[in-house]
Amino acid sequence: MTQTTDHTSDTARQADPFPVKGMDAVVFAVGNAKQAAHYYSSAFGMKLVAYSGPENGSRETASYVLESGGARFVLTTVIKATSERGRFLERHVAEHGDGVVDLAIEVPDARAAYAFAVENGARGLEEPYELKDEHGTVVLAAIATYGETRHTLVDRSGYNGPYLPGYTAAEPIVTPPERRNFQAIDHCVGNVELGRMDEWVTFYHKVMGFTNMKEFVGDDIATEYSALMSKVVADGTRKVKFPLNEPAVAKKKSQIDEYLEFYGGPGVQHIALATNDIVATVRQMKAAGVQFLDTPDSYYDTLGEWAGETRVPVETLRELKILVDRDEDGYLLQIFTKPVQDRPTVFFEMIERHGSMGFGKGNFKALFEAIEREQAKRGNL
Ligand code: TYF
Ligand code: FE
Repeated sequence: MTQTTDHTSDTARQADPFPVKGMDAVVFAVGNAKQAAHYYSSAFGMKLVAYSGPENGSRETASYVLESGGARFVLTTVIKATSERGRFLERHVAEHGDGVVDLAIEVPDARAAYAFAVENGARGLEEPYELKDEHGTVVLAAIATYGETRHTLVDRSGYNGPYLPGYTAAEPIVTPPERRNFQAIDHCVGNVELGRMDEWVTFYHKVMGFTNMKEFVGDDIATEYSALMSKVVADGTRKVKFPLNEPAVAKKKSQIDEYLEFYGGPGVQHIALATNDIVATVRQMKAAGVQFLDTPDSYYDTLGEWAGETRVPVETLRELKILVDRDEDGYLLQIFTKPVQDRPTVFFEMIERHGSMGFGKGNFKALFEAIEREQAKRGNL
């Protein structure tokens, strides 16, 4: 018996050289974390669960941890930089505006994950280290990815406190909605420089053992209307999915070029959040002042012909400007916010999946035209 069990786990380990449990957190560096925490509470319906700042021993930075089901955001700001990390965060905000510094991944073994990544070409940023308090121990390590973004590798299996040692539990800022707006991080998208997408795809193959998902935007579609190329890498369980975009040389200035110009280099473009009731979620977020991209009525006039029946009547989809895509596995409903800061950089996607593991390829034309209308308003097309 014992032998059989051992053999199975050995094979599992060999099959997946870089096992992951899922996304641990998306960490944002922002200019004013107190106000950002209010926005993600009141507008996105997230719940403040933990805090670290001068009141509990962190004199350099203040960080707010917000959750919605299994999705976790950490909003960090610098109060007064006194270390290299503080100066980095301060410069990150100055150069990139509010943005993502860390796509943290939960792993069963942070030491093994770090060793595998570095052996396979990753640039190490933090050697494995432990954080401890009365709730237990967390093991962390960090590697660099595109731009100034990092992946912290987190093993929190030995910990049951609020977020990490150094944080204290916090009460919600506003009363959270009765129904949560989303329950998980579906995917996290990176924009990289022209001609470099394949290098980053290879990076995730080698460093994390990720494989390509079938959805991609190639040369043909790129020059036709999208002005970008895109490929998706994911771990074996598809819990962690990272699409990667690069600008394409097309008739128009690429939306990816606009991002790269205003972000000041490569970085996280959008975070997709999984909801099980996109209609209720969008109504709630719109009522709270979140702005979503518009979709022309003509999209809905022909929708029934190719999308077939969905859980939501076409008239409701039309009212809220929700997009539909269908493939051989099922369908998905999705919608995109406008950028959530003054720079035309980071935005969010809400996605409700019914079998489809795609990313909305059937919507790329409608979506990219909507993005271009916004680009034109900003004078960047
Ligand atoms: O994650 C995706 O691939 C989809 C489609 O600028 C997409 O959400 C791709 C590029 C983009 C906006 C959405
Ligand atoms: Fe997406």
